Amino acid sequence: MEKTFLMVKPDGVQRNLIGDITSRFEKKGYKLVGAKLMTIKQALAEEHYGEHSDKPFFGELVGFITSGPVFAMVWEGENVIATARQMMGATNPKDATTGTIRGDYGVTVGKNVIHGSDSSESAEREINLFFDESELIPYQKDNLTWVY
Ligand code: 3AN
Repeated sequence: MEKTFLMVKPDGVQRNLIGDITSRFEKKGYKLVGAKLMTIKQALAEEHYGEHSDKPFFGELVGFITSGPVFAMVWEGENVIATARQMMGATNPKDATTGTIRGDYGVTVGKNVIHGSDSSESAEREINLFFDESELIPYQKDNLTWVY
C-alpha cells in the first residue's frame, strides 16, 4: 500500500495545528503508521532539502526547518501521495485554495505549515531519512461492525 511522508513544520507546531492536521488525514480515511515530535539537525535538513541547495532561499529554508520542533508522520492509503498534496494546497499559500491546509492556515511561502512528499521516489527517500523501519507500525483497522 502506498505511503507518504508528511511533516507539520515549526510554524504549524507553534500554532497548535498538529491536531487539526492529523485529524484531516484521519477523517479522510488514511492510516497513520508512524509519527514523532522531533527537532531536525542541520545535516538532516540539508539532505532533506538537497534539491533546493542552489536556490537563493536554501539558507532560510534550512534555518526555518531546524528552528523548532516538527511533527513527522508516515501515512498510508490508496493514492495517499497525490491526495495529501491536494489536501495541503499550493506551495505558496497565496495561491492555495481555501479548504486546503495552506489555504486555511498559511500566509507566506517560507512558513507554509506542512511538508509532503511530491512523488513515490521522494516518499521513499524521505520516509527512510526520517524513520527507522522499527518506527513504522503495521496494523489492521478493525472491521467496525459496532459503528452505526
Ligand atoms: P512543496 O513544499 O510544496 O513541495 P517545494 O518543494 O517547491 O514546495 O519547496 C520546498 C519548500 O521551500 C516549500 N515548502 C517552502 O517552504 C520553501 N520555498 C519554496 N519557495 C520559496 C521561496 N520563494 N522563498 C522561501 N521559501 C520557499
